[in-house]
Amino acid sequence: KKNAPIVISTWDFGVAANLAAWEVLKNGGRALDAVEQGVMVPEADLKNQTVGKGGFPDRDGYVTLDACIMDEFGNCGSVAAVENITHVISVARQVMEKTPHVMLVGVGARQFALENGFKEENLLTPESEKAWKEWLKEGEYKPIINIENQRFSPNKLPGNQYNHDTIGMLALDANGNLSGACTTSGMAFKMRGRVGDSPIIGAGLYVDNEIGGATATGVGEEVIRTVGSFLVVELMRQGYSPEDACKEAVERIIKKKPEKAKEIQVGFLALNKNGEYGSYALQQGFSYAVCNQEKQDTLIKGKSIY
Ligand code: SD4
Repeated sequence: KKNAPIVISTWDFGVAANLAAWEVLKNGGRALDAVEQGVMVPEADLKNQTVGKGGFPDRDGYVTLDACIMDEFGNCGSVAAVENITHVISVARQVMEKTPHVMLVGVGARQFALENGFKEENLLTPESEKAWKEWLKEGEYKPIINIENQRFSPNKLPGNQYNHDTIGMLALDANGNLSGACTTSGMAFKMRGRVGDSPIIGAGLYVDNEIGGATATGVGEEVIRTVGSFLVVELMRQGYSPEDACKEAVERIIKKKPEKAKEIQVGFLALNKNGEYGSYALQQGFSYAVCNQEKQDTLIKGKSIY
């Protein structure tokens, strides 16, 4: 495989996450281990307020995390609405490996995590609590992801109007196998109990080892509605390049909700079996990180419709 190993991930913080994944890949390690190790970096980063510990809480003040993982055999694991556990990606992996199920949610997912040695932690940092209290003052519940994140995210890129910061990561290892991971604290100040696309297999993430993988970021509702990541992989199966597949998936969102699409952000990122990659987003400001033998810290500005 000339373009393997390679790892790509969403947003500017994908650079640091890729480096951790690269430690696994460069030694001939498995893509599944690489993506888990990779996304654990933003999960543990307290300054990152959209993934893992330090994430923004829901509108009632609870930090709830969503994550999923998928391997080269089509195995997958997922957790949603988990509180007090930092590395939900690892919990998702254990759901995949130790249970006959794909998805565990809420208190049951946390109980499973605790039984498997994960430690309970307070995930709400003073900074995120402060941002939530500021948000509460306005009292108006607007379930539009970009409005909140735009105002509070420290990860804002220059000129980035719409900042959505789920990490989705896709890797192709030296053996030519693909895996993917996706983890998030979800929409900032979301309704209690709200789950987005990120832990939904086929929506926030999909991997088919014959074809490629895809992951999504942005307003999860629109991604779920269009089964976005599965769509991107199926389009690649029909011969679309990763970029063209992502573009078509974004256009599907516009076709379904033309007015809404102008106001929200959704971005897709894809990697195929040959190690070719691409992305497309509704709005400007999407970025993704690429890491391979040649260069480990590439950050690419994503193309967009608007
Ligand atoms: C969600 N797609 O929960 C995720 C959110 C995201 O900033 O990308 N977040 O809908």
